[in-house]
Amino acid sequence: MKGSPVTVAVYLPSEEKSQDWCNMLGELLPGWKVEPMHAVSDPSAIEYGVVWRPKTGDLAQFPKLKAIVSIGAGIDHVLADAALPQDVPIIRTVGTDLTQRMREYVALHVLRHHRNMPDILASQAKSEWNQIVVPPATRRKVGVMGLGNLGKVAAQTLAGLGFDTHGWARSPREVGGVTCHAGTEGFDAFLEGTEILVNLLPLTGETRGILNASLFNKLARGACVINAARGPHLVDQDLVDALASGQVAQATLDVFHVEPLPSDHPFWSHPQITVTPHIASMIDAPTGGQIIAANLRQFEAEGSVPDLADARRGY
Ligand code: NDP
Ligand code: OXD
Repeated sequence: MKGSPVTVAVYLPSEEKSQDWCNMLGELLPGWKVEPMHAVSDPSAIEYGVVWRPKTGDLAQFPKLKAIVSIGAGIDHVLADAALPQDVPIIRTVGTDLTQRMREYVALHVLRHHRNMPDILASQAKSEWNQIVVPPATRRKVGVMGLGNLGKVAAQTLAGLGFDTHGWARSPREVGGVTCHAGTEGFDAFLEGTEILVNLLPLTGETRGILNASLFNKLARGACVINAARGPHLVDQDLVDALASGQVAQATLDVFHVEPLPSDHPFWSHPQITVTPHIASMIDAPTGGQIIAANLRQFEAEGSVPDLADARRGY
C-alpha cells in the first residue's frame, strides 16, 4: 500500500506567486502534496515549509515540520519570525546561477564607480567634453564584506579585473588574488584606503547597521559604497550625511529597510544614489524551483543537505 504523500506548504507575500510556486514544485515533485500556506487543508500533516518573508506564526502552526526552505540565500527573513519553531533545520537556496548574477551586478557597479560614469553622464547632459582620467584598476583598492558563496565569487571577479581586492569575513579565509582580513581585529586594515566598498554580509545581530558613519569615516575620502546584501545593514541617515560631506561620493543600493522602496523615499531622487529594486541576484522561479525540489528530495531521503544554514549563527 502506498504511504501518504510528503506534504509541503509554500508562502510568498503574493498569493498569486505562492500558487505559481506550488504549481511548479508540484510538477517537479510528483507524488508530493504541495499547497499554498493560506489554503493548507491539514496543518498537522505539513512536513516542509518553502517560504520567502513568512509572517510571524505561519510556520509555528505545523507541528510535524522537518525543514524550512528559504527561497533565497539569506535566512534573515525566516529568523525574523518571532514564533519560529526552534531547531527546525533551515535550507538556503544557493547555486551557480545566484553567484553568476551577483558577480555580474558587482562587476557592473564597481566598474561604473571606478570609471566615474555618474560624472561622465552628468557631463553628457550638459554637452561637455569632460575627459575624466582615473587610475587603472590595479591602483584602486576595493573591498568586499563577506566572503561566502556570493562575496567570494564577487571578490574573485574584481581581482580578475585587476583591482587591488580585499575581502573581510568572520573567520580567516583564503581566496586567490584577494587579500583577506578577518574579524573585528582585521576590520580597520580592511577598510583603510578602500575606495569602493561592496557589502555582501548576511543580516545578523552583529552586522545590522554596520554601514554607518564610523565605517564611512574609515574609507578613503570620496569612496563609493555598494549595498547588495540587506537594507538594515545601512544606517540611512549616516549615508546621506556622508554623501553631503563628500566622505562618500556615490552609493549604489539594491536593498532597503522597507521594500518595495516607498515612492516618496528621498533615495529615489538623490543625485549621488543609484537605486536598483533588489535584483542584484534574484533567482528566476524555474531555476530556484529546480534547486529547491532537489534539496527537498535529498533532505527527505537523507535527513540533510549541504546548503543548511546555521540559525544560531544567523546565516
Ligand atoms: P554566506 O552565508 O555564504 O556568507 C556570509 C559571509 O559573511 C561569510 O564569509 C561570513 O564569514 C561573513 N560574515 C558573517 N557574519 C560576519 C561578521 N559578523 N563579520 C564578518 N564577516 C561575517 O552568504 P551568501 O554569500 O550566500 O549571501 C550573503 C548575503 O547576500 C545573504 O545573506 C543575503 O542577505 C544577500 N543576498 C542578496 C541578494 C540580492 O539580490 N541583493 C541575493 C542573494 C543574497 P565566514 O566565512 O567566516 O563564515
Ligand atoms: C536572497 C535574496 O537572499 O534574493 O537570495 O535577497
